[in-house]
Amino acid sequence: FTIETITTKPIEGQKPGTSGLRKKTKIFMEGTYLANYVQSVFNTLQEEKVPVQGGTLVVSGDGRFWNPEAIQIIIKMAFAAGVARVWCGTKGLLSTPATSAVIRCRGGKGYEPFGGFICSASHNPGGIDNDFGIKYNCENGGPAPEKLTNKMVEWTAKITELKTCSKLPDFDLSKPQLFELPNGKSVEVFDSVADHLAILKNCFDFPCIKKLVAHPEFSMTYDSMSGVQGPYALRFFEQELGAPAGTSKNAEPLPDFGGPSSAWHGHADPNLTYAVELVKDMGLNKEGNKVSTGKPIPSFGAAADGDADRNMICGSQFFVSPSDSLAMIVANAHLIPQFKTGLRGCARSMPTSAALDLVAKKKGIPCFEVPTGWKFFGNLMDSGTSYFPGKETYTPFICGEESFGTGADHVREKDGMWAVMAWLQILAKKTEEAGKLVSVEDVANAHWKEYGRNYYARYDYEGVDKAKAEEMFAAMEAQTGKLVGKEFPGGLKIKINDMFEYTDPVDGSVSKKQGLRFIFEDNSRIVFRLSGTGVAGATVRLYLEKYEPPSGDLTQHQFEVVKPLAAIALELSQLSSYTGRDAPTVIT
Ligand code: VG1
Ligand code: CO
Repeated sequence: FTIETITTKPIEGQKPGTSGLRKKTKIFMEGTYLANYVQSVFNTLQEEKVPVQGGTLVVSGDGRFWNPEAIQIIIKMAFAAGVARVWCGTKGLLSTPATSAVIRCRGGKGYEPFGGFICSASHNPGGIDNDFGIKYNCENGGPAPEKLTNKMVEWTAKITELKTCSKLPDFDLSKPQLFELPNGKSVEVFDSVADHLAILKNCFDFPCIKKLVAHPEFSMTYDSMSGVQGPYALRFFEQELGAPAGTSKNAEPLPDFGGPSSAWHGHADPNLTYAVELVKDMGLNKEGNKVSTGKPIPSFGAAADGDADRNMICGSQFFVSPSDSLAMIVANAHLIPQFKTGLRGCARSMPTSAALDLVAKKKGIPCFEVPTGWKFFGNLMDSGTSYFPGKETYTPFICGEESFGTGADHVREKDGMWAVMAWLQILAKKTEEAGKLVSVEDVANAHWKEYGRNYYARYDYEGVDKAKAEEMFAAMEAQTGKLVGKEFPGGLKIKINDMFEYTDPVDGSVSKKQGLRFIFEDNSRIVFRLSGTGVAGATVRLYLEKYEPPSGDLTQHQFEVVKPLAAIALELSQLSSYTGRDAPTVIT
């Protein structure tokens, strides 16, 4: 087949945010918008001497609107760039963690992929009038680090030509099959679930979890929110673990994640506000309070977002905040076979609560604090560990974010399925040891009794005027340092007031302006950040945390406890007068 060269011009604003490039779908569909970005990625890789020529590339997505078209465009450009083999999940579906698993472990015949494209805007709604996105992941299976994405952005600003093979017909991705082209190139379509399942089988004791699932008093429900997790959920829970049919809800991936008619209005975003069906089934309301359902409540419930890297964990009428979930998994890591040789370390993003730090301290393992976004965990996990498990010493590591993302170094992405399996494993082991069913709430209560409780909430102000939000941040930034010693009602006194900056301990790269922090003398915290995943306007995130020691009241409502901090945060930021908002859009 022939390679065509097409003249193009740079398109403004093709800069990836916290997790890839996200824009309105219609922008991606316009002219050569997607092609310009993809070519800029290939140009960067070639410049960086990544073995694109004759290499293997993974291309798939979360099944959102325009995924099929985008995948065909990328395949044809990949061949023109010299790629020899393109690997796609069936129907072009691969969850974000499964893509990472495929990049890391599907090779083995000298065909290790050099990277992969994930067509996803994660939890952002999909559809022609909503959002689309694309992320590039490297050879280690993790998101491209900033030093690479910065080069990609430079290419988007100087690009003059695109290379593609538009004469090639579209490839049929509907079922596993191999297309061999005359010039030695190939497209392989494979089972989307198999590789991820194989990796997680190495991490967990499936027969032990199967016993929990079969326990007469145990029941579970899992909501894929019409995102890409459906096929994984069906295979893991109903086929492998023997949960009854119907355990996996909303398990058919839809291009608009259910759209406006779904209970979550197409926001496949697992939290108390959007995971409406799960929250109701678990006997809760969106404040996390208990409500009666008139139906039996499952003992365990969980949900995933559009690309299945996020997780929400609930017990019967009990919500586990993601920061707590991370700390509790690390505290109980010895019950998970993946960590039988011990845990090398752990990490959290800066806004995530310090519950993890308390566990790490007691366990005597290092705990890192990185900026928001999974790309920052990659270097930590790769240091001292092999890119390909099994080839060198395997040194376990757990990390997570307050935004419902948890994972470990079996892959290089947060992993919604892994987090749920980790909880099931902990419950299964504890149940086995106790000789009676141990609940999520039991695990949480025991944890707080030992470590104390980091009460936590995040307020999101969505769709705020961008210029106003930036003005508000600039004003706070100008004040940094000057407020140390300032006292507020309740005896709260500011200890640290700074702009978070991160120096990567592995490669020394510096990331500036990662969030404004107000840390009080009792270690309560207020953090402000601007979201880097939105596509229009600005989203202000306000993170609130208050620590209660084991001797204190551990049974309060998390959103109530942090309210006095919220009042201080509004005073410090003057948020209402800058943004005109007197209440957050979402509290999680
Ligand atoms: C948000 C979360 C962040 C997460 C990112 C990608 O970013 O806060 O913790 O890593 O989304 O998650 P931001 O910049 O909007 O705060 V996903 O599941 O959307 O890929
Ligand atoms: Co996601």
